Amino acid sequence: HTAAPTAPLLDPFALAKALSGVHLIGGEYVPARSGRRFPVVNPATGIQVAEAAEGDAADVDAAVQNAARAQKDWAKLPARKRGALVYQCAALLKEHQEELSRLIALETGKALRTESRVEAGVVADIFEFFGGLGSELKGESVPFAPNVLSVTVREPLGVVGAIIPWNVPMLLMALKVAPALVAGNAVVVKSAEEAPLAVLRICELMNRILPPGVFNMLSGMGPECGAPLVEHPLVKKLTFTGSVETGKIVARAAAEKLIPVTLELGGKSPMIVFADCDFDKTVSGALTSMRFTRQGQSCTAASRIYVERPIFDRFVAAMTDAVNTMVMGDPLDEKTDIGTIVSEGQLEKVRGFIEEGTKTPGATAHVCSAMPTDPALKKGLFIQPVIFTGLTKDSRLVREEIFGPVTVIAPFDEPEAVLAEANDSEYGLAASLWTNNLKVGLDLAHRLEAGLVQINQNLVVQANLSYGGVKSSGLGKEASLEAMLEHFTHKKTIMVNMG
Ligand code: TXE
Repeated sequence: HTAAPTAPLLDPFALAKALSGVHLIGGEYVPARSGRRFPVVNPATGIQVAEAAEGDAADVDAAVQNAARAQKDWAKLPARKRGALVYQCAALLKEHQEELSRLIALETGKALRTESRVEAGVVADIFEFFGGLGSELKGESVPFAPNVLSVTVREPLGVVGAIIPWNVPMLLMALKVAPALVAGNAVVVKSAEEAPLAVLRICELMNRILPPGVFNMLSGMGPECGAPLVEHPLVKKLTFTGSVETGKIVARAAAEKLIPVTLELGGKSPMIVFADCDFDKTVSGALTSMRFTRQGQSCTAASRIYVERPIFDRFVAAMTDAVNTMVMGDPLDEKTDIGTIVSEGQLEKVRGFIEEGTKTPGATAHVCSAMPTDPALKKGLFIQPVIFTGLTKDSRLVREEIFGPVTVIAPFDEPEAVLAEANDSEYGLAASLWTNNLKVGLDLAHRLEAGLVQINQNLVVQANLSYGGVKSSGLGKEASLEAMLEHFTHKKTIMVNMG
């Protein structure tokens, strides 16, 4: 249908147009069966850059039927061969890294230099890592009785339905798709309505290497396109990243069909800073972890920072100064540190929180970074980062996920008290501790309720390390060999009586 270019296309506007109006089903670019499309808007200017196919139940059914057919042959390939093909995808993704970086910057507003290039690099790493794991899909032999041979084998689940969000869509898709494919499943992905293009381009690249149908991409709205996918009877496994509310809908659909589900649902990650930390490194860790460069739209963002009282004022001043040096502007400009919020809806949500915090008695809002002055960006979804102090633990800003450039800093005096406060949250995705006293650090690391605790660092997701939250932050793990085995295969036991 559409002629997406074979060579990398570094002009993201031209690439966006070339990718307009189609799903990828059974290896073919096809428009929505209804003919409907929805606009894709550049959040830095408010100008439409493309249209995406608006999928519904008919498109979902076509994609799932194709996937179910393709999966049968795919599962028959030796696992190492499947891995080798996924590994080849990594090489092609690397060749197209700059192109993908620009496209994701255009559609999501994430700054090219600080954010979008990082994401495109990690995506290739994830394909490379899982591509190497084909031979790890092995079982075991279990002693049972002298004349009985008992072995376990790993089998794929069938068609996997994957629903992804817009904040790091390429990376979150890779974490689902690469292990699912190596394990012998076929996949149907529903992209986020805010960011359908870069992930579609990735599929187009994968489609040059993988057999048609093992990988399918649909764009569309949650209730009209996502819901029929999770409910489809031929979908045998669900994997989702997004809000808690939608995660529960997905989990209910899984319960109804009695199929497994993996959920990654965001967080309210505490960062605990002790007075004996390496001060400059910690401030820089807070900036990285809060991801102001992505306007705070990160599920692991350090959105609650607790600082030991003797260095509290100095820390707040250093953070505010550091954010103030960051340049907000056109995401595609190499000088830009901070881009835009992804959509009007998210902007309104974040503004609501900031307004509430500003009106709270006793609270102080430290507003940072100048807004861009370029008239071309006047309709852009920019917002100034805000650091709040003086909020109490009952504030909605301390309890709820804002998913914007807003962090709350509070002082603490005692490790036990700060531990209790850090754990007093419905979420449990990530946490970090900053101290040179590893005895205290390790003790608290064991007692923090989170899927990931880091001491003196804040890194992004690593393909080979298990990632996922506890409490309302999710169910199950992504990344790592274990995630591939546990979440994308089932273990079959075979017993042979030789007596
Ligand atoms: O999420 P949704 P939204 C959090 C963050 C953000 C809030 C809302 O706090 O402000 O969620 O974001 C699809 N059946 N996170 O509205 O609705 C939808 O089309 C099936 C944290 O974007 O959960 C999209 O593809 N699918 C998070 C995906 O679900 C449905 C990342 C996510 O959208 C559906 C994103 C339905 N009924 C937001 N309704 C993180 N964990 O990193 C929607 N969808």
